[in-house]
Amino acid sequence: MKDDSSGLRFQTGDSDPQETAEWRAAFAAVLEHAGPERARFLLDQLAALARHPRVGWEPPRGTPYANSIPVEQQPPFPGDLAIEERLASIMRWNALAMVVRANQAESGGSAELGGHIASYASAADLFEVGFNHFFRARTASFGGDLVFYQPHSAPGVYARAFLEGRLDASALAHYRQELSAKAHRAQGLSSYPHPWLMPDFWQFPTGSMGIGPISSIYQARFMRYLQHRGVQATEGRTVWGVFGDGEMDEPESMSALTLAAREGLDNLIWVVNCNLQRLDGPVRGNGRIVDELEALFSGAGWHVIKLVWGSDWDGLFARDTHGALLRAFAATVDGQFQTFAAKDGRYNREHFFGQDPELAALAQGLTDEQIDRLKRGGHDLVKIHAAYAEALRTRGRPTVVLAQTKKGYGMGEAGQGRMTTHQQKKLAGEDLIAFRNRFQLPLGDEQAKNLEFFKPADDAPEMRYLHARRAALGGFIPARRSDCAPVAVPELARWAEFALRADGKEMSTTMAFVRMLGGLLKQPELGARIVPIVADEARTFGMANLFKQVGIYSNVGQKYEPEDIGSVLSYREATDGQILEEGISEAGALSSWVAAATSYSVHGTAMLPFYIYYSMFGFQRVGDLIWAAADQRSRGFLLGATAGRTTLGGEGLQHQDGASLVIAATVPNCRSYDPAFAGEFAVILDHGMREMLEQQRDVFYYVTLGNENQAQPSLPEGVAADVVRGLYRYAPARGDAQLRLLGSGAILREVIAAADLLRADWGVDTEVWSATSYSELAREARAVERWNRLHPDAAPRTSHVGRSLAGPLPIVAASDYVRAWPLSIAPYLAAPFSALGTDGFGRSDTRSALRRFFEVDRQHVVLAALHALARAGTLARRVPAEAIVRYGLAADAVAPWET
Ligand SMILES: Cc1ncc(C[n+]2csc(CCOP(=O)(O)OP(=O)(O)O)c2C)c(N)n1
Repeated sequence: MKDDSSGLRFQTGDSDPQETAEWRAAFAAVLEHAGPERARFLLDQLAALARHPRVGWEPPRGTPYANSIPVEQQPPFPGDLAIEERLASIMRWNALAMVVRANQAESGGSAELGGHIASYASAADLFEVGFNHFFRARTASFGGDLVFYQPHSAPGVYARAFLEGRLDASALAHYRQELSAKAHRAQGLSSYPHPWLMPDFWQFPTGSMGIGPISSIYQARFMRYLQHRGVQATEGRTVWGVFGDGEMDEPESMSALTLAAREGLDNLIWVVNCNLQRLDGPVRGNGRIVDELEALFSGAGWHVIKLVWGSDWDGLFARDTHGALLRAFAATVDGQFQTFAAKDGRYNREHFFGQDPELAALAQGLTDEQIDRLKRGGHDLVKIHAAYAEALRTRGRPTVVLAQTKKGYGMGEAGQGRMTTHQQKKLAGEDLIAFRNRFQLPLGDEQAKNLEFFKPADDAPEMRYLHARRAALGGFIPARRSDCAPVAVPELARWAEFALRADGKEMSTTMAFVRMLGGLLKQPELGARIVPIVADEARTFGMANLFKQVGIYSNVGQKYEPEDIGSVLSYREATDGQILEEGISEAGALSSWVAAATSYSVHGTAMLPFYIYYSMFGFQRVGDLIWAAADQRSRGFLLGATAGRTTLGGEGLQHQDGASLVIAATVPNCRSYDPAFAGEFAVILDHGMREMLEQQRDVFYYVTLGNENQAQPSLPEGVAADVVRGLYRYAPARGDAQLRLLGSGAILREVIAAADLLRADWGVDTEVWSATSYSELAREARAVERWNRLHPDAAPRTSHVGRSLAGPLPIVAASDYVRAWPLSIAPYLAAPFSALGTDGFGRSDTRSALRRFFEVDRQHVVLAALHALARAGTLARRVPAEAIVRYGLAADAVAPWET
């Protein structure tokens, strides 16, 4: 052992160097003669002594700023280095050309289109080693790896697909021009990975930082779930994620690290591209992000591989017998490393190697040019390969490769290591020539200045190599597939008869759901495909019975005797458990839901996830994850339970949801519903399952569920289709209706009661309608209106809402949500429309007090109806004032949204 290579010998404060040397020599001798096992044993013994409070020793949290894999343990590089380097250079060029062209008016682009060069420039080698040696495609006999690509490196992925012959030059020329491409019969390329926009290409959306990292963990976990439950063999498949060091600051990136380790996800490998910069500047200017992440990941239980320096540093380390390099690195912060990246060899000689005579001596044999070209680990194909290979060999825990790179690598003066490099998207002629020279691209000056895409001839060695490598790895990636066998949905009556013919039985819609879920889980074909997901709220929703019935998934089963072992509701964990109990992490639960909801595509096996949660903690809390779920064409049910601002009662401001349906309405492929009755819910569930599992449409459902126990009516005959459309007539008019009342969710009952009051107290007859989905109504009406506008000469079409509510009868709509939700249909109706809703902050109180406060109770519905009729001239103007007095309504109370 070379006992001085760690640099520790030079720690300051050594009061007795002689003694220190003796201890070190003794340890070196043990290692030499008794081997590493004995050396470790002795260290453990000493560590136990050192932990005595008097000593107060703590183990260091990190390792020196050097590669984790020593040169001696580096496997031989299995590829043709020269060809792979040429390929990487070509990818770099085409990626750069694509972005610069998109921003040039003379190339048909526009400066407003944007794009990034510097990120991929830093990540190209990390990607290329993956593509040439590790990332395996799906084949007939192998499910394939899952790869998450750093979003603003997308141009590099397109550049590769161009060489592979999957995208042509016209597609590259239409990067970020998805609309105008059509006019040129070209394929437009989306800015970032978006399965919605490129459904045969991208699998996972990563454009919003943090979503890729958390999703990759839960995808890896879900593969284990499929395996353990015997649904599908996923062994041997790996989830790879290439992410940014700045991106690690996102809470989503960090929040599931311990879960990944706890679950022993050795099918998960992250590569964090530590180019030390984010958008505005250094990630940790005054610290070292690699060291910080090392401590964090290893503390969370990950295997950490530091990939800091390239091969040409190996010789320097070998000659550095006194640890001068490590000492210098330990004293250098990232902000300074960035400056070193931006400056030339001469500067680095003076300012890095020049700081100490030992370092200066090390650099003596190097020219300035050689110093300039000293590679960081993440730019060295051999070292990257070694790191990935070790990651793949790691068993029992996930691995992160912390790869140090230079942002804007190879962009020279124009961008390497510059503060502004992230947004650099224009390069002038001379910079392009310099880039061409730097990467020895076979392009003439004019070709370089004209940003010509470069593709070697089909029979060029690079092309043959690239194709051979991909063939060996199963084909091209990224590639998204959507072929999977449909799953037959059982007849509604088999699992929801109790709801359809409820006949006044008391229950909440949440209870009805739990009962339906129990029934569905027992269905022979469908049952096994169901994935119930909760974020520590199963008991809240009355689902504890499922714990025993189908079990809670655990990768290790149950190592303890549960306290409630004898109970029918016993907390049962099992390796083949079906419920995903995600603890208090809505982001985690949603990510699990996405993994299950995209299984039809990612694994070719359709699953049906039901994630049930406090409706307030969904679209509002993890809305961006839901947006990404929509992008990746998720299929499944999100159930916003304890829904409604006034229905949750005592929980108050932070819990009472009055807006999720409005947000859900903005997600194009989300169908959202606010059913009032169990029977309505059953019909929606049935329709949704058929749409997603049988017809295989890329939609998902958001349905609110209430916790108010109420008598459930049977669903009237023949209304099912209208329930799905979003509106049906609940009660036919008694007498000659003067007004239409619309109610939804929990407030429909107030509306029904209001209809009785109107008749009894004021002699007014009404029609009562159940509005199960204003957003579905508005969506169809919008389409109809648009068609009519664009086809002015054709016979106009009508929408369901337009037909149902045709005519002049005034309409009053009330819901447990903000007014914007019912008001979304108002523009498509001729009749006067007034809406009551729950705008404002929630409060803790009883349901009836809350409904009075928010003015959505039956008396306020009556008042709104009378007011509408008075305005229409149907009733005398004084009648509403009489109602205010009669019902004791507080006319001068401050509006609920102002207090
Ligand atoms: C949630 C979110 N916030 C902000 C951004 C904007 N953004 C895109 S890339 C970027 C910097 C990324 O830095 P890093 O992760 O270090 O990657 P690098 O480009 O340096 O490789 C930012 C802030 C985003 N895409 N998503």
